[in-house]
Amino acid sequence: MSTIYNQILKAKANPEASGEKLLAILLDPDKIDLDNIHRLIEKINQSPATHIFVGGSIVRANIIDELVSEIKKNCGLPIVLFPGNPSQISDKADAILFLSLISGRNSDYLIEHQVNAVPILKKTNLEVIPTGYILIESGAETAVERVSKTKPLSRNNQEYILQTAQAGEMLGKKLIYLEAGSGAKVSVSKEIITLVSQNINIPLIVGGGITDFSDIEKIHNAGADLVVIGTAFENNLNFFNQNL
Ligand code: 1GP
Repeated sequence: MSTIYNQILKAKANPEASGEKLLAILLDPDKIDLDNIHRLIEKINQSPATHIFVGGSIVRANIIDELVSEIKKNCGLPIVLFPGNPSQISDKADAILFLSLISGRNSDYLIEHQVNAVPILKKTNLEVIPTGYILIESGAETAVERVSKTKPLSRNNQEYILQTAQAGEMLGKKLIYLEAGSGAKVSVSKEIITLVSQNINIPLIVGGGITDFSDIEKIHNAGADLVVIGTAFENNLNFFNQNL
């Protein structure tokens, strides 16, 4: 069976063969109007996205089930949960980024939420993908910082960012996610992306504050295996059309 993680590994090993680099559209269920879901799905289907991520810092659980079911009806892309806490788990999705906020020192987001999620996950068939989640300073306080009550890593301390990613890999995480935070003023720098991607062996996800279509390619070229776009698409459903 080809799992979502194996597909990411394959794309990392041979990006040319997979046709395009990976791109996820992040949908925050709290910001989606289910009455307009058909237009949203149509736009996703026209976009170069390869994955849909679903999640947010604060989300009511019942909306997630409904949103995932609606997307599944008209869109064949894999749906990966990107949960802020265990209440955001839906067995209707395909996989879950099992995040540990390894840049922070709040034990709730390092291990407590994960322990509490286990009984819920055991009842699902979700593919669980252990992910080292690293929040990087981006010019202003972001929702992740506020909700997790953790400080992001300084963007000037690149060695420490790299060490954090490498510690994640050594702990057995299968993905590293460099996060500037949703709606961040400044996305993660290409320099940091290149440094991390060249010094870890697992796939690298990059997201937060990417608002310019042409930056997607630059971020891929810097070393990201999967780029995440949330706010830019949320604010403008023609984000991908306009720039193609
Ligand atoms: C947030 O990385 C994602 O967790 C996406 O961020 O909403 O800024 O695109 P944006």
